[in-house]
Amino acid sequence: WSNPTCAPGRHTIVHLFEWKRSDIADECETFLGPYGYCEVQISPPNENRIVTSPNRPWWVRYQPVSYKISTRSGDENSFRNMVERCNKVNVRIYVDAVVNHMTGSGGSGTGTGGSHWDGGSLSYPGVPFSSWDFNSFSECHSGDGNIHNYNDPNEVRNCRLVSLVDLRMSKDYVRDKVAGYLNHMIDIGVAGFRVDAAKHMWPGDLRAVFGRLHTLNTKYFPSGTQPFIFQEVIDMGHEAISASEYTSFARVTNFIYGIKLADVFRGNNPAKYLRNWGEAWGMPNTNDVVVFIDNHDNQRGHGGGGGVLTHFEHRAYKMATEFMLAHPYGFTRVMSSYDWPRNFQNGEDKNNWYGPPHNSDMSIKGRSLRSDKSCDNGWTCEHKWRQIYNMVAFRNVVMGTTINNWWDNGNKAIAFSRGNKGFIVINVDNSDVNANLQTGLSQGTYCDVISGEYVNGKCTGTEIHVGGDGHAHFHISHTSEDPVVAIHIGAKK
Ligand code: ARE
Ligand code: CA
Repeated sequence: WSNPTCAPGRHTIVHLFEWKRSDIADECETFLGPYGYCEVQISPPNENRIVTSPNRPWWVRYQPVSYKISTRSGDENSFRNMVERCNKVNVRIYVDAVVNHMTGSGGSGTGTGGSHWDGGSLSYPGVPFSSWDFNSFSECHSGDGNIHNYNDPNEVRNCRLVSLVDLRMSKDYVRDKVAGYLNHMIDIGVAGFRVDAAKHMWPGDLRAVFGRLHTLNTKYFPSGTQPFIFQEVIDMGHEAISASEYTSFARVTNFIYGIKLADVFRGNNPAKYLRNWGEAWGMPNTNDVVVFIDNHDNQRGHGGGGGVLTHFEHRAYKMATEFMLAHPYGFTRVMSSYDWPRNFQNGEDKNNWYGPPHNSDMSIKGRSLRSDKSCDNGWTCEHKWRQIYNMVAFRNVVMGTTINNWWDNGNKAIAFSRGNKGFIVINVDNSDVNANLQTGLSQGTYCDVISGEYVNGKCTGTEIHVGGDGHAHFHISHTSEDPVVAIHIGAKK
């Protein structure tokens, strides 16, 4: 479950947060396929609670009502259509699986798929789950049933995360229902899962569920291929539960990564220290992690968030993402967001609940397109920023090589090659980089894929001339919006 299930030559996930199924299918065909993305992480596809105050917040998708595929993003038909169309162009679908809990404990109602639910009596007939399928005071000893103490592993796993009713995953019946839901999607053709709130489930229970999973659909995958699984475990190093409890059977999300890189690319920690970026910075093994600059929680102050770079801080954000994609550590995920009107009061964004751009009937708005590939209608589409998608391609080209020809200016400017296939220079410093550097590349003219790209044998941006000795000259102004140059053998004239 730790091996990504990409088509050959593809190595990066994009999280199309809150996108409609039909838009995702179009995006696979027109952009993600041609530009080399491996797969899409989609928002939870199963039926969820409806909340109208505040009006349809994004976070209701993390309150399951049943395992029917039916949400504001689309129904089961549109889901099947998306999976088929994306797989056909070699783009995989990873599902955000919310299986630790169902809805919040208060209230009752009808979900997005028409199923009834009652959080008070613990009745979810759409699955069906009833009260004995949930942890109760016999497992949870926190008093009020909620999690308060993250230093007590029992409380974190058997009590309610922000009052979400907690499934009794020690039961075979619950394990079977959860595995049945995941297998339904595997059989349709999905290739993997992000497991939400994995820290709140016992590793043994998760292993028991994963052990029930089918291998992937042979219409698209070699027979015997296991789904790729990465578990959301927030481990900043100071709680009782450690990510290492989960890495022996699947991957984990690495939350330290984005915090540390925010420090570097805001200029607070000299970039020269990135020389040994990776495990030496106290992070798990490269093959055990999914890495990212921000996610849908911490970009808006949820999930212990705050401090990370986001698209709102675009200059530093692009640099951090470029570095992430150039560096071999971890399996990379690019965030793709929508805009919302932030409203900070006493350091807290009062609008961080805002759902995706929507029409007056509250259906999700499609992403319209501008001529330069970027999106409109409130969709940010970081994954279509040239500086980002060109580095996704860079990563595909240099995969399998190591870091060589490290250079730094003793402070905040760095450069390194990936074997003899690619080279990047990043200037976070307060002065220009004006240097002749060993690129490790063969002689020739390369297109800088940050300022432009390689189209029909020509560079639309800066050209870099590598001499017979592998050296090239780089001038990068410290005031540039993009103080980075990246070249690789896939964009050589
Ligand atoms: C909403 C309301 C709550 C209400 C609840 C039930 O905001 O006030 O009580 O509904 O009615 C998302 C939102 C939540 C939202 C929830 C359900 O972020 O605000 O609650 O959906 O609608 C911990 C977990 C981690 C989790 C984060 C948010 O460990 O797993 O909290 N992240 C995932 C998702 C979220 C999602 C959920 C889980 C729930 O990515 O999007 O919640 O499915 C320290 C700890 C962390 C802890 C963090 C924050 O850093 O180390 O473990 O993260 O604090 O508490
Ligand atoms: Ca739990």
